[in-house]
Amino acid sequence: MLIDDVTIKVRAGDGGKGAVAFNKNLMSLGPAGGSGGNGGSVYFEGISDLSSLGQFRYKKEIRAENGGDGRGQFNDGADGADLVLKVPVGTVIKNKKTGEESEILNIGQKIQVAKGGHGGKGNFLFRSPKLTTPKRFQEGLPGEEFALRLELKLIADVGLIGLPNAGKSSLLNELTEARSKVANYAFTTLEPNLGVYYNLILADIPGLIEGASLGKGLGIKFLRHVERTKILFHLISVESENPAKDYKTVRKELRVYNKDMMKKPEYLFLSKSDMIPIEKVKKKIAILRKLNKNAIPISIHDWDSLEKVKKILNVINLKK
Ligand SMILES: Nc1nc2c(ncn2[C@@H]2O[C@H](COP(=O)(O)OP(=O)(O)OP(=O)(O)O)[C@@H](O)[C@H]2O)c(=O)[nH]1
Ligand SMILES: [Mg+2]
Repeated sequence: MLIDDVTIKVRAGDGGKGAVAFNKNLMSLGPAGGSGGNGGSVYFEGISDLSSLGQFRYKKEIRAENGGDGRGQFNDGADGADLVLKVPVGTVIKNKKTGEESEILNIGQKIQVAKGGHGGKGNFLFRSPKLTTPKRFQEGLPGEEFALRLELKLIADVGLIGLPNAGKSSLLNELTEARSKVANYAFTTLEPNLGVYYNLILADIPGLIEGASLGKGLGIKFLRHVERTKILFHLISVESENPAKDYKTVRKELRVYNKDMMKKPEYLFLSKSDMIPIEKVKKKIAILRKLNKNAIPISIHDWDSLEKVKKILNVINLKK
């Protein structure tokens, strides 16, 4: 199961306490209490492994190390180690306390999400000409603690959308090395699959149906994975009795999810074109061209049609 939406609690380490101590060396009496170490901070770092939010499936409370307490003879406490958690590129981090949002966009990018507390000063730092035997010290400050919602928004270039059984996964598998499950029933794909075509990432998502935005079928939460793609490949099967209606159904679900989805360039494919006679394909294409003038028939069994799809991808690839 791909974990793509999880809420966790992070807590940075507390600062250590400052010490009150006096020099044991008779030649140089005076305060000698060391300061507490700083608490470790919590960071996220971007990596390419999309499944890495899975680490939070069961472990939802994350803590960085506390700073050590100061000790006598000018010994400062050790700083707590920072905690660096690896999360997939495309993770949006929402701080539930402050409302602040940040996101991991690149591999290796590091974001601090909770800062460790400062260590407290020991009595050595409170000495002054007037006060040569200070008993003062500071407690360390607590580390920051937040609830964070981590949402994975895949950064794919091309999103494959359409009703269930339209052939989305089959097309992904044909164009890339992906091995997305294919079967002759609705909702074969339960979670997004990615494939790589040269420099492009293609995302295949579960099928959408009328009312998906109301939670029907697998709902529309998967659309967040194509929310940021630049381009949509919309597949409609030639088996459809009413391709225009199917087209509008999917477009409506997109609009309800996010109006901006309507602005993305869309390529419309009449899929599985090998399944019906060519005259019927032509009729259906004529209907679809009224909705999208670039609509073309494709089939995974028709090499020429796949070449056309690759040409489209090559142009997108060059512009990237
Ligand atoms: N004849 C023919 N069959 C195809 C073609 N593309 C896909 N199919 C078949 O259509 C069925 C559905 O294909 P999928 O790729 O699983 O469809 P999907 O859109 O990913 O379906 P969901 O994941 O359920 O949304 C499978 O039985 C495929 O073998 C095609 O070009 N020609
Ligand atoms: Mg599928």
